[in-house]
Amino acid sequence: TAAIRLADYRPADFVIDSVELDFSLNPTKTKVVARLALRRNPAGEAGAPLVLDGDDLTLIGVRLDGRALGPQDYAATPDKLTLAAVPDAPFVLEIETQVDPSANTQLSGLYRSGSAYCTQCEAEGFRRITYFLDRPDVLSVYTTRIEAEKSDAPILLSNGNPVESGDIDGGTRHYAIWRDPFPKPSYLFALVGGDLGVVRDAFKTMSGRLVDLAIYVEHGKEPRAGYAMDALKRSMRWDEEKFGREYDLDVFNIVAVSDFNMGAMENKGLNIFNDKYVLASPETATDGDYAGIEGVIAHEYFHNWTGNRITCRDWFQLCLKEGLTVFRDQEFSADMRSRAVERISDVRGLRLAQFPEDAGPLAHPVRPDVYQEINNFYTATVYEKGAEIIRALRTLIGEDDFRRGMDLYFERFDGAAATVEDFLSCFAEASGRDLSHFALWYSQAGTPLVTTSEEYDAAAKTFTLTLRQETPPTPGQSEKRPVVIPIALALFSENGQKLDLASEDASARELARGLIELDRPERVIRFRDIPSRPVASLLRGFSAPVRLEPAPASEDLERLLAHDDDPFNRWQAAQSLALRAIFARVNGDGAASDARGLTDALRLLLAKAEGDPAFAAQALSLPSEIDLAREKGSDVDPDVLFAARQSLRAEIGRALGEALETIHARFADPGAYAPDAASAGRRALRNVALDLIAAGDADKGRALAQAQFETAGNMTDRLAALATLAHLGGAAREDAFARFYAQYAGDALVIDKWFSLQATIPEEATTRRVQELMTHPEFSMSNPNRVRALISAFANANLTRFHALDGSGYDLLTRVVLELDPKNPQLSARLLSSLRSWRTLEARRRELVETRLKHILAAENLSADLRDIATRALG
Ligand code: DPP
Ligand code: ZN
Repeated sequence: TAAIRLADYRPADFVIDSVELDFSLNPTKTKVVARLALRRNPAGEAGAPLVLDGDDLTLIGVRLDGRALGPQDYAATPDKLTLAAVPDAPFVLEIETQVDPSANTQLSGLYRSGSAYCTQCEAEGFRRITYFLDRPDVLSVYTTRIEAEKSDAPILLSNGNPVESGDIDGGTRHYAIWRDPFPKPSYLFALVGGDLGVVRDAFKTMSGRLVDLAIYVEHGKEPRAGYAMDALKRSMRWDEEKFGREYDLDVFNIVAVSDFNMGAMENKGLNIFNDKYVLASPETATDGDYAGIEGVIAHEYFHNWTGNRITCRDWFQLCLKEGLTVFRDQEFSADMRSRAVERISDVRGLRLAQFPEDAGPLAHPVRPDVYQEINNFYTATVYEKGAEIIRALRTLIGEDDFRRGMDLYFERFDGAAATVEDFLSCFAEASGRDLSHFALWYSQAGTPLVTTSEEYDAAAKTFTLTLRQETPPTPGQSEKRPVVIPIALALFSENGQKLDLASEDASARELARGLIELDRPERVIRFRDIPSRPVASLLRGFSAPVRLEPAPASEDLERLLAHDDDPFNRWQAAQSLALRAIFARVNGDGAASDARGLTDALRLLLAKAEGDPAFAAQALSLPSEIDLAREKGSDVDPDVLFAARQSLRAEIGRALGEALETIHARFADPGAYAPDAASAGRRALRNVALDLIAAGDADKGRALAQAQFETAGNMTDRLAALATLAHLGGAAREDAFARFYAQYAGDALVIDKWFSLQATIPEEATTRRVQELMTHPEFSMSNPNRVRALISAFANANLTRFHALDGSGYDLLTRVVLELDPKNPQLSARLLSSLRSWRTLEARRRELVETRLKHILAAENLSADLRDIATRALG
């Protein structure tokens, strides 16, 4: 297939003002009639033929202005409908197609999840329903009529507001008509039919309009939708208060389905969700699940303005809606929970997924300029780095100008399909700043490396800070330019006092805001009137998505951990100390591997943990194996990193044993479970303590974990206990897994956790265990959540087994990917992306991976999705 390039963008040759869709739902033969009001686009090519996109379609018939067309009038293939000659005056084209939802295993277009009918049209699924100009810059008003057997689908939903419904055929069949008055691109179309339970509520908007809210779930699961409903109402209020955005339809519907490729989808007025991000109860969902639901409900709701009212001109602009909407949902979660802890976990996520992507063969700019398969660009770079760029922009121009820029964006581009340039122009205007250099963040891939050096002159009382930046080459971009990096900083005296910033080398604006704008290869800033050697706190709040080196000296890190008033950098100090201790072990550096400084600092933190348990839990969580691999950067041997990390865990567990046991006992849940952030923080701290106790003393850990497993009143504590038992091994583990299964069999979202935990046991026998679990009656290649629970967990969260030197982990992934590909290419391609960092491995493993990638590429009938990932991974 040919590459699609941003540089080739041109407007569509036709406009589709309105779309009338008529669906007759049937499990295998759904009839779709589409009536399109078309006219030539003045911005398009005069006299151009009409070429509509399709994918796997069966055409039944075509009519133009009411006249049936014959095969001489058009050319139809499963993926294209071409009319060489169409009128210059506006005309109506009626297209009838037939689709088979039951055979649709790709979960794109119209498909079945359980007994329900549902759709997923982003990015290019609408063309699997009918022939269309399936591109985001073609905006139309949709009216949708759905009819079905009442017994098959008593609930019939589509976008917009309900207009009419009624019985037909004496009441065995029925229909519903929905109309969405807001012009939208086809990727936001949605339809649901099925027999579903519902939870209802209402929301009064800021202007006093009443909106009916409904969440549709599998019958019997209604009580588990309460938290999602609560999160929805809070999201609606927050967007009014923080961004002045009011909801615009009479109804807002959410449907939860169990077979879904993504997390959820923001279809106008009818969000369709992976049920993982809707359903929760204390007995079945962890605190992490609750936080995920809150974040994703908010994310999809916020898309109503950033994505739907203002959409993307083309798929290269995907970050325009995704980066911005992630930024908005992160801000929402920060307001609902602890801002500091939200920031820490967002940066953890960025470093876990986006930094490795940006450093490997799949690296691409936040706004790519070429793609083979757009489905492969729903990436951590587009989403998470896209959000970081917006945060950095806000840091640079300040909150007030940022808000004014957002207002301008909503005002100016409402109803339009916009570009990144359109977006930035609003902030340039609001702030009076030239943002053309800042825009480089969107087109240049790779994580900038900022290196610092410091010099204190006691006689002159000056402190000189040198900041340099460099971005490593990425595929297709060997030359890099300096970007605009806002570096938030503070200087502390040795006793922890914050010092005033005075310098002739920084602007007044920079000094007032505690922000150095590193917009060139190097800046040297000499601060004056510094009475003694200071401790610098740099990149506070993680003010830009960069790597910062070197970490401060250990004594300085200990001071920052104790005194910094930026909680992010206090957490960062603990991480840096832990990294230093782990790599000292990796390098066999005896003296430096003494972790007493770290354990002393953590002991102090534990003593004060009552004040902010969630923060303490984050500070006690060691860098993950992926963090270590990324820091190592090349010649990675996962076994060595794992051993060094285990050794530090054990040392911390032994050194802090008593303090940890006290914490574990003191923070036990007092009574009824509440999902709020404060309660979740207490559980998080308690469970990190359990993990470290077990690392230091297996017997003690096992006893505590068994007791916790027995008595836990909620899934968070039960699963944490099970995880500890899983890593300790032995009969206690197998017994706990068996009982967990017996208790939750049939509860898919809980059984996913059971699969995942087993896949992440860091023992040699795990690979075989995963293979056996693939033959378990509850395993299915057709359910993406289940595949991710077992296979993605193995490939992404069990590095020693996945990267086993006998190649067994890679073989397992290869087999699954090839088996899955004909069924669900989006999922197979996503799974293969687990190899995004393979070039940083040591030579033997690199060779093993390369062989497997070549083997995959040599297979016949690979999907475009999988071929794209395999090709780029090898490239
Ligand atoms: N459903 C995906 C999201 O909300 C794609 N739009 O990010
Ligand atoms: Zn999104």
